[in-house]
Order: sequence, then structure tokens, then C-alpha cells
Amino acid sequence: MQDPLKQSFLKEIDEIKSIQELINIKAKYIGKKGVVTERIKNLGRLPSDERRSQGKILNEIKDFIEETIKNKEKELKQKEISESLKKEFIDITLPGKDFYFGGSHPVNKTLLEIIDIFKELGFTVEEGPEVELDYYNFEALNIPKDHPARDMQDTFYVSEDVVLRTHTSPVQVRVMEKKEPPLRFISPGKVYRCDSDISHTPMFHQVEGLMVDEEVSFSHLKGVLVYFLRRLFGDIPIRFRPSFFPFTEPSTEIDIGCIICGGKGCRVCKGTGWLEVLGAGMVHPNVFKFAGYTEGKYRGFAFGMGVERLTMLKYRIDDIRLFFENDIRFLRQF
Ligand code: 2NM
Repeated sequence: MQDPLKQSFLKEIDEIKSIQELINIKAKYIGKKGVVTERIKNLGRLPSDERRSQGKILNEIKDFIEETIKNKEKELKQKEISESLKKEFIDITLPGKDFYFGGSHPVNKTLLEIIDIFKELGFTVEEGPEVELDYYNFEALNIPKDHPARDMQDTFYVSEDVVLRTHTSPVQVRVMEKKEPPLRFISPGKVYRCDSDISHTPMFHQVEGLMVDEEVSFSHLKGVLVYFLRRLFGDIPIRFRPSFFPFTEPSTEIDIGCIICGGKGCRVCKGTGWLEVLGAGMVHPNVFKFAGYTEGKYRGFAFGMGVERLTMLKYRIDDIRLFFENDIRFLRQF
């Protein structure tokens, strides 16, 4: 016949489902104020022969309870683990999250390529301020006050005599002011015009170039720029068209055969088969005069190009605004 204490304990422990319930049962039976503990404490009141036999029984019960609780605890913990494993299943065969390294912006890639090509030809790189005096941006480039290029619609005015530069040519005037020829450098950088549509943004990048010496001719201009275009675009047709700029005379615009349609005529070349990629010319005597050079002593050629436009042609991008949206899906393609 089992002790009723042991029986009630076995019945209770059989029904429990959590560690917390197990802790409660442990306290109830063998804790400081547990029923078994109390009875052991009260042994002293019994007559000595009964005390012995009861003591033996109670100690056995206590050992049994301790042992049973330990086993139950193991069982419950095991169950808890296997249940949480089932619930929190992690598929370790899934591929890890992808991560990406940063890369060069396509405009910067083209810019670096352009700079490299001109370095091969002995050109150095010069820079200047983006917030520029009206004098350097216009006046010294032979663009007088009433010239349409100074229109309020194109130029961001900071004050009456300060503008955001509309081209990087002011750098060239500043360099000429400081240095006597021979000169051979390019001036890459940001320029600003109040204009915005699929082919214009208020800020874009230009590379302008200048070569000045005593006997620089239009042949040098042709040689340098044809070399440059063939290095950048490969073996493509090139043509020079007469044009006009206030700061050069004669002036020319340079076209390459349309790299989209191969010259047959398409939307990008507006059916002409040609794409305009460069403006250039022989530096106007007035520009040398503003630079402080002795009249008639020097001649030189200058040129300018839009880096975004060249990048669009190179990578067949049809909207300039994509360059400035910083959409990672666009940028990742380069
Ligand atoms: C162009 C086209 C033609 C140019 C001229 C000068 C300077 F300062 F020497 F006069 N710099 N850049 C120039 C000439 C720029 O861009 C379409």
C-alpha cells in the first residue's frame, strides 16, 4: 500500500505540462514549507520507535519526489526544445542575403575616361570655382552684356556680378591670366543652367580644353579631337561643321556618325544620321586680350563637351534625369 502523500504527488505530477507547474509542485511537497518538509520537521514530536520508522519512510518519499521531479524536468525541457525547434524552423539551405559593393556613377566613369585620354596627349587638369564672377563667366570670354547667352532664363544669378558658372571656360581664362603659354590642359567640372527636360538638368558636367602656343593651328585641333573621339567611341565616322561661338573664331561643331542607327537615321539623331558631340574653335583674339597676352603673339584652340550627353550615347540612355535620381536599379547596371 502506497503512502497517500506519494499517491497524491504522483497524480499531480502526471497532469502537469509546464516547468512553472513543476516548480509549484516542488515547493508544495519538498520546499521550505512543503508538506513532506513539515512532516519531517514534526518527527521530533513522535515517540522514538515511530520516529525511526516514519523518518525512514519520509526520507524515502522525499528522495523519490526529488528523483521524480528531476526526471520530469528533463522530460519537460526536452519537450520544450523540440516544440520550439518545430515552431522556429530555420531553413539553413536557403541562400544568404545578397549584398552589393558600391560602384562608380556612369557619368564619373565617362569623366575619368575622358581625362585619361587627354592625359595621354599631354594635357593636365585644372579646376576653378563653381560660383563665378560674371567677368570670368561672360565678359572675358567675349560675351558682352547684351549677348543672348547671358539671358536670365539660362543663367543662375547669385547677385548682379556673381553667377553659377554656365560652362567651365572661366577656368581657362583664370589659368591664362596666371600662366604664359605653352598651355595644354582640360577643365572638367559641374556647370549650371536654368533648364530641365529629358535632355537638360540644372546641373551637369562639362569638360573644356585649351591648347595655346605660338604656332597652334586648326590642324592641331582636328588631330587632338579626332584622336579623342576615336579613343572614346572606337572607329566611327566624324565630321566638322562650321558653327559660331563668341569666344572662338573660326568655330566648329563636331558630329559622329549615329551610334544608335549606324547613320541610317533614327529618333536619337533626328533622322540626320549624325550626333553632335563637341564644340570647338580657334581662341578669339579678344579672349587673349582679356587674358593679358601680347596681341598677335599666340594662337590656340579650345573645345567643350557635355559629359552626361556623351555618357548617354555611350550607354544608350534616353533620359538624362536618370543620372540624378540615384535609383539603385539604374546605377547597378554600370
Ligand atoms: C566650347 C566650344 C568652343 C572654349 C573656349 C574657351 C576659351 F576660354 F579658351 F576661350 N574655353 N572653352 C570653347 C570653345 C568651348 O564649348 C562648347
